[in-house]
Parts: sequence; C-alpha cells; structure tokens
Amino acid sequence: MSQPELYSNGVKMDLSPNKFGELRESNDILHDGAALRERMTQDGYLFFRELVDPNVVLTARREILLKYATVGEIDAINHDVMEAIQSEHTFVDKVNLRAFTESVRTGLAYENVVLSEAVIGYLERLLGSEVRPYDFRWPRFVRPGEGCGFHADGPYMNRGTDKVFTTWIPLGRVRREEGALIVLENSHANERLLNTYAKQDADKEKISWLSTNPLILQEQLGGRWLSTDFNPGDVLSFGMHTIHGALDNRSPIGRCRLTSDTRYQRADEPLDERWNGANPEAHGYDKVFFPGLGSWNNIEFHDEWKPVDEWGRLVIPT
Ligand SMILES: O=C(O)CCC(=O)C(=O)O
Repeated sequence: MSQPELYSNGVKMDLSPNKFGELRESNDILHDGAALRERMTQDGYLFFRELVDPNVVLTARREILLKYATVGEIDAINHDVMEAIQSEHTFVDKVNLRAFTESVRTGLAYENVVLSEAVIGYLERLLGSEVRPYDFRWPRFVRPGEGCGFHADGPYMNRGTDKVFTTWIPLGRVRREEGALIVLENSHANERLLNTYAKQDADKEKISWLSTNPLILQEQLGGRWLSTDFNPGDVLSFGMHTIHGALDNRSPIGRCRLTSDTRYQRADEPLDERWNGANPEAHGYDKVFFPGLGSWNNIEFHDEWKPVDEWGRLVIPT
C-alpha cells in the first residue's frame, strides 16, 4: 500500500526511514511500573494499543460529535454523525462558546475515557502513587486543513511540578493523514532545550510555538518524527519535555479529527493553578479553548485560545 503524503503546518514531511518512523508499542510492559518509568525516561513517551475499551471511546466520540453537530460544525444530515464530516454551514460564531466548550469538556462519556480505570491504572503504575488528573481537559476538534505547532507541554503546565504526564487519546480512528500526533524522537533529552525552553512559563513569558517547521526543527534537534495510524482505545502518553505537534488533517473526505489531551501528576505534588480548582484561570478568563478556524483568515484565530464576549460568543476582530 502506498504511503500518503504527509504535511505538518503546511510543510511536506520527509518520510525517509531515517526521518520518520512508527511509535514503539509498550503493551508488553503495561503492568510493570519500573519498566514503564525506565522506558518513559529513555524514549520520552509510551504508546499503548487499545488501552481503553474501544466501546467506551466510541461512546465519548458520539457524545461530543452530537454537540459539534448541534452548532453546525459537522454534517449530521447527510452523514452518520460518527463520520465527523465537516459541515459547510457552521454557526459556531453565534453560540455561547464558553458553555459549549465546558459541556464538551465535562461530558460523562468523555470523563469515562480520561478517568477510566485503564488510564488511571497505567498512570498509578508509572508514577508509583495516587494520581491527580488535571481539572481542565482538552478535547480537540481539528477540521480539515488544520494542525498544531511544535512545542513541549512543560512551559504550559510546569508551575507546580514538571513531573506531569499527558495522555493523547484519539476519540475514534485517526489515520496519519487525518492529523495524527507526531513526537520528535529523543527531543525530551535535548540539553539545550532542558536548560532554556523547558524552564519557561508560557503565560508569564508570552511564548508561542517553538517552531512551525518540522524539517527545520528536525535539522536542529535530530531524531525521527514518530507517529502511527491510531485506533479507538489507543493511548499515547508523554512527559513535559517531549517535543510534539500534529500532522495536518488532510482528510480526503472532509473528516474532522476528534482527540483528547489531558494531564496527570502525583497527588502529593503541587499543582499548576492555571488548570486546577473550581474555576481554572487557564490562559485568562476572557478566552476559551477552541482550536482551529485559521482559515477564517484572522490572525487571532491561529491561537488555540479564542477571545469571547460577555455572552461567550467569539470576538471576531475587524
Ligand atoms: O492534538 C494535537 O494536535 C496537539 C496535542 C498537544 O499539543 C498535546 O497533547 O499536548
């Protein structure tokens, strides 16, 4: 089968074997805490096939996609809602996005995935302690044509401890050309980044993406970009220093990508207050997490956090 061309941030990926590879699967060590820690230290990520029951994941997919259909983001008239085909008639700029995003983030079926025994059990073994999931969560809807810049999570999550772990969970099948996550091999151990970028605070220092060019970044840091075709139930987990981003969603049939990224740490370590508590501050109370819409050709909308008015509606600068 021929490999589709892959792009990230509009740049064509180099798919030669020394530049691009498959994520290593770690199902063989899932129940061995010491082995999980050793491999996380060595690779900067752990990847499991079908860690979560696929039916639990697909129930969450349906819960969230019905909400996106309600605001006209996906076409549930001409297609099965589970196909997540982008609608031409979004009215997302007319609704209370603050309420909408909270409803997506706190849905019961979604929580059943990110707080599942399978996910928490894995993290308990990895951390060797009780686990504290972050209160804020990042279910992510990525339209065709959209993607994500390269970064590590540390600068966004490091106010309490840098021993925080992300899980990236596809809520349905995500083929690589539909916007799969990519991690840069060995980037978590790059001394220069550990001494500079990793210590920054994204909000205080107002930093943006480390890079939006996968080839230049790879040239600078070395390593292969790693990814795979993801299936429901798969979980990719990584630490705060692993450089990652996404392949652009170039679905030939207009399928939107639905995934989740959530964070967890030891319960006995201090928390980053941006993401925890009854009303997390996130990146400011006047913004909501709503990635994408760059095609609206509005520079503000290249940010994943969008300004909203007092009614929670998108503020579209003129
Ligand atoms: O899903 C994506 O496109 C980006 C996710 C991400 O940046 C993260 O999990 O930290």
